[in-house]
Amino acid sequence: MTARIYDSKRLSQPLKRIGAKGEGKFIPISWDEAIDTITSKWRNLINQHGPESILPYSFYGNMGNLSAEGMDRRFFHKLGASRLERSICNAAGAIGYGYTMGGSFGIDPEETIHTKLFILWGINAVSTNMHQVTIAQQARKNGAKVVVIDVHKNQTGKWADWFIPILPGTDSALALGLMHILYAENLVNQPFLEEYTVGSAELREHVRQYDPATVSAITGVSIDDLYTLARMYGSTTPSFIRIGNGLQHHDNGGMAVRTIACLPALTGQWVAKGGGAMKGNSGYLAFNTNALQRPDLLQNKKTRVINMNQIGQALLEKEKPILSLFVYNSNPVLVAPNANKVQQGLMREDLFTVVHDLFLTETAMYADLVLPAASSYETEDFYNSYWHNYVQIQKPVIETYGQSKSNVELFKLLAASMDFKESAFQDSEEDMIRQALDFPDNPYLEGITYESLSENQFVKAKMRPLFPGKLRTPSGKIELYSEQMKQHGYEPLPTYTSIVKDSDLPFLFIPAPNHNFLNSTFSNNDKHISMEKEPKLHMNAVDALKLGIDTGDMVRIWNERGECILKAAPGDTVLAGVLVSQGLWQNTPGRKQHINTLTPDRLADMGNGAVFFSGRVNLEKIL
Ligand SMILES: Nc1nc2c(c(=O)[nH]1)N[C@H]1C(S)=C(S)[C@@H](COP(=O)(O)OP(=O)(O)OC[C@H]3O[C@@H](n4cnc5c(=O)[nH]c(N)nc54)[C@H](O)[C@@H]3O)O[C@H]1N2
Ligand SMILES: Nc1nc2c(c(=O)[nH]1)N[C@H]1C(S)=C(S)[C@@H](COP(=O)(O)OP(=O)(O)OC[C@H]3O[C@@H](n4cnc5c(=O)[nH]c(N)nc54)[C@H](O)[C@@H]3O)O[C@H]1N2
Ligand SMILES: [Mo]
Repeated sequence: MTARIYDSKRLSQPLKRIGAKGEGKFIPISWDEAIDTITSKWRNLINQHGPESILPYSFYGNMGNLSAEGMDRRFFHKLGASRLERSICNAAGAIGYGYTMGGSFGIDPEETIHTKLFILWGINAVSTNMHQVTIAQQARKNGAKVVVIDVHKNQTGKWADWFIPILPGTDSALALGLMHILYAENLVNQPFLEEYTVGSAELREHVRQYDPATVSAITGVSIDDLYTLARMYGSTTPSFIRIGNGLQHHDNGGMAVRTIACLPALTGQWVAKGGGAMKGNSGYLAFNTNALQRPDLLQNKKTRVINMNQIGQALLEKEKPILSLFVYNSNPVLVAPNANKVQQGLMREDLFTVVHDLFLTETAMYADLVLPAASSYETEDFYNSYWHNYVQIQKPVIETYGQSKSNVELFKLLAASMDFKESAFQDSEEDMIRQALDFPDNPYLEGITYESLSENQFVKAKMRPLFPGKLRTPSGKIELYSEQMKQHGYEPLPTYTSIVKDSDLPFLFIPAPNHNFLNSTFSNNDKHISMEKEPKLHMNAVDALKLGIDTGDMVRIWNERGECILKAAPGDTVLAGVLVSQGLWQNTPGRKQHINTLTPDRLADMGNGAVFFSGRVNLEKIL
């Protein structure tokens, strides 16, 4: 961690651009000048074009709740800026899971110590969820088996007892095929289905069409493997499905997660300790977002909303143009899809861009002003997780680096400079944490207070089993058939639809995260770069042979959006027709390796989520 926090590249003072956008020439200025420049510019923009000409762009930065959705949200609500739909990460899957289960409520992952069968589905847990892997390792000592279903035999697939390769975007077909066999072979738990689910009879009829031959042709999973997996799943208790983020970064990602989430109900796994599923557990730790974010400060309830996945397009719109972009907690040039459009938008001379970050990121290179951000070790905040059920508090443990300011401090300064008078802009970190935790609507939060956190550093949610109990679905039960989905224009029963074929190019391209970076974080850190070495393109040996490509050859991959040059790694880790690269790398001199130049910016079937993994590309060897 010190390699990052005390990295000599870390920003220590505000900077003002003196060169061309993207060139990286800046001079230091004072905080006073920086804040004055921003608010004077914004006052002018608001007078001439209205506040919607300003857009915040942010995501979760260091994952601190105050830093990601605290004073910043209050500030931009009051300012009346365009709103950002933050759906780059897990939006499609969270909504899909919610249709089946009534919210982000899975099993307590600590109970998976009792699990006998782990199905890690579209998750690279060895890299992205190592705490789950530690528990699974312990369970394995007691005989548990680990099955991994993925498009890439990566670290996690290699660690599994059984790796099942699947064609990208076909997971709902696989889940429906498993249901077909479970019903046909009477491996379902009828009493559980009757007591706790809606629509089992309809589902039984519906999955007749997903016979093993049909499903095998769609998914690339052999008929034998389908039977083996279905029978293993139907006869092992407790079994746990850990649903990852990977399979929902597709056009059909919401439905894929909705469908997989039905499986544990068929076998009644939810009542076994260590049995069930989980996509994300944020429901248990839900806090008072209204008190923290203060949407009531927003005057115009119809303020326009811009989707963060389409930031490139949004910056290029001529109608009601965005004239100022304020980026914090995110690095859109590297992380957002269709990156050439993002860069083109950021090059606009009439766009006033400010970036608040710890580093001069690829996005900051285009900024008019760059502001130094404090790290999580330098600020007070509270944290929760996508996986475990503890709330944690962090108080500053080191001195603030240079002139850095935390997000909370920065937005307080901006609010003061804008003359915002509400007391919400005077709140301290402690005030805000207290407001967020004061949330009787969430009984799981009982006993989690500023005091208990300060005393213990972390406190677990008051967990209780989901069953017997009432879910937050309209029926209170697991919805195998969902009337609500029908009303929202979806198939009410889990269904397979193919991903969009966005061109005739021959390969599906999956640019997934890698082991040593965190999205783009650490991709600028020498230590982490040296651990990863360089980005590689994993491809099937048969495809490589056809194209005359050997290990280590440089290949160009391209589509209508962009191109990259990567080192080929042919082998048996992906199926034919599939290409995988890992990590959000920045370009280096002479090497185009910025993979989001290739990814599509259309939106998923649910939650306006991102579809990073549904794009097509072509490739050729560079001679
Ligand atoms: N080391 C590391 N850890 C991280 C991150 C990181 O960048 N690096 N990022 C963090 C963040 S923000 C998130 S959201 C999580 C994400 O972590 P995960 O939930 O693990 O999601 P991904 O790594 O995006 O993708 C998981 C797997 O999905 C596979 N996949 C892609 N398409 C399909 C498909 O159609 N079907 C199936 N079955 N598999 C498919 C990919 O090959 C990959 O192995 O990790 C967090 N933790
Ligand atoms: N091709 C492809 N693209 C992807 C993904 C993928 O799997 N494949 N994954 C997607 C997913 S799941 C996600 S969540 C997004 C993540 O996208 P981002 O949210 O942009 O994630 P990071 O790259 O980690 O960038 C976070 C930035 O915030 C900065 N930061 C950290 N702490 C603070 C702070 O306290 N204050 C301020 N102001 N800044 C701070 C960091 O230095 C870093 O530059 O990327 C998405 N992009
Ligand atoms: Mo994410």
